[in-house]
Amino acid sequence: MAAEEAAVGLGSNLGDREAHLRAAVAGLAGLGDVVAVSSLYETAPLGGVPQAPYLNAVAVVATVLPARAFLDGLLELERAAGRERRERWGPRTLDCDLLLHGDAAIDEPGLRVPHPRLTERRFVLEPLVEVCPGARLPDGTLLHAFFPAVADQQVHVYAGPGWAGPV
Ligand code: A4P
Ligand code: MG
Repeated sequence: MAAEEAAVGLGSNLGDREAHLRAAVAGLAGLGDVVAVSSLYETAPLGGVPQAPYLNAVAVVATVLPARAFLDGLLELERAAGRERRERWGPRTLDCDLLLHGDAAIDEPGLRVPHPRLTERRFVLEPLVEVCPGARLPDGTLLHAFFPAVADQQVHVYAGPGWAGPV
């Protein structure tokens, strides 16, 4: 089976944020070949209750796993980070979102790809376009096209590429 490139959004705003994200990148190696990791961004929380700033990054994994099995692997990484689900969009040790899986478009119970809020969030778009400048939605729209709409959201580079070790 041919490998697809899966883009994974990583976020943390509880505990040792950077350590949670490093552990997540290490764990992604169990789901395929990690081919790129973006810079680490510090970002203002979007939605939900008032909460601390996030660290966010995007990793690209070449994987033979279908989207459902890949997402199960991500949820396992969240559990390993001690994530408790208390409220939607609440603070979390680790959030792993499947942003893109090749050019798949999937809308099933418990699995939506592309991630439904991908295009509304600078904390996802900025690191994703950093590592995949030509990234597109399955309908062909360049993700770059969504930048103007999210320009007012606050993000800044917290650590450059290499923060998670060599890929
Ligand atoms: N699910 C279905 N499709 C997917 C997918 N493509 N990727 C299901 C990930 N999960 C997917 O997610 C709920 C369920 O969605 C999962 O069990 C999975 O089966 P969740 O992680 O339990 O819930 P959540 O994360 O609290 O809600 P949601 O809607 O996923 O939140 P988001 O969209 O992940 O946003 N602000 C900043 N600055 N940075 C952040 O990282 N993150 C959030 C959470 C809010 N604000 C933020 C950040
Ligand atoms: Mg999530």
